[in-house]
Amino acid sequence: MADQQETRCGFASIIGAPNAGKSTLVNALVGGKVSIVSSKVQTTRTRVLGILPHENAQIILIDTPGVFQPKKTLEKAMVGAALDAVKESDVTMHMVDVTDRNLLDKNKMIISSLPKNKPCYLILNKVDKIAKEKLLELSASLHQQYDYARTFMISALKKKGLTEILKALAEDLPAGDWMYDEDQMTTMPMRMLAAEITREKIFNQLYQEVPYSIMVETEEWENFDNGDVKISQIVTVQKASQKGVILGKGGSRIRQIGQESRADLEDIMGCKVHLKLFVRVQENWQERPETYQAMGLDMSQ
Ligand SMILES: Nc1nc2c(ncn2[C@@H]2O[C@H](COP(=O)(O)OP(=O)(O)OP(=O)(O)O)[C@@H](O)[C@H]2O)c(=O)[nH]1
Ligand SMILES: [Mg+2]
Repeated sequence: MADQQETRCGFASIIGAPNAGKSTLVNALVGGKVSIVSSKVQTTRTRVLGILPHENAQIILIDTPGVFQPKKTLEKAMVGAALDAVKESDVTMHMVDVTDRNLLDKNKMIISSLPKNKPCYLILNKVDKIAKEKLLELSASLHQQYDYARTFMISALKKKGLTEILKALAEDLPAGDWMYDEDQMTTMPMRMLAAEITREKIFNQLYQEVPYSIMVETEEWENFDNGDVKISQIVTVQKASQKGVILGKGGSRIRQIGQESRADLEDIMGCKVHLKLFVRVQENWQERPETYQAMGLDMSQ
């Protein structure tokens, strides 16, 4: 840790509509995969911490589920977790996807939830996809709706404009001792991250309602003496027909999901991984309190 007299440490939440690029930014800032990413909306289901040092500050990023008008129990809990994160953080980063044509509409509810007396940054993301003039126009119309403390124009995907954010956070977070080890990147247990990685592959390979109907849990984890790891995971679906889709013809789909997940896990853990996936049907998993407990979500939102 830096040995200046004053260290800083605090929470910076990233809030935005689904698919804005929040998890991509968290991963890019911490320099590793702590939160899963997909081209579909509502990928992130719970709060995920990404921790990194910058200058004398320990920055604790809170990645949050996208905010939208929720209907189902799980959706309500996800949106509730995002809005709560704003209340609990020292700095809020409101991220918008500048390529989204309905940007102003989609962000109305979020803007009304932004903090009144704590710094909030406007993060215009995906600037790699839009002309500069349009960007300034968008920025001006958002500034008319909320008094942002700072504005950043970035590409989380191309890692452009990120150092400026870190510099600002290192200045704005409160003075205090670091809360986590210097090299800790997240608080998510490896078992849960491993389940999330498999969920990411399902999000990337399957369509329509299937990604939203599944849950992945790590059931068994065994470390072998030779350094290899054996992991068994259960993919829970809501209907027998979804089980068929996930398994694929002759089990080809689940095999591919398993291969992709294993490759990522081997990369992250730096060892050989033996991954076994099982699929089971449980119609009401989205209504069971245990589900929410396991995900760290509040069912009563
Ligand atoms: N072109 C471009 N695409 C980006 C950028 N940042 C993120 N994306 C893409 O946007 C999509 C959504 O990214 P995520 O990081 O999963 O978005 P999110 O805001 O976490 O989404 P939810 O968890 O569903 O709320 C992915 O396909 C990313 O690759 C960017 O700067 N430029
Ligand atoms: Mg996300």
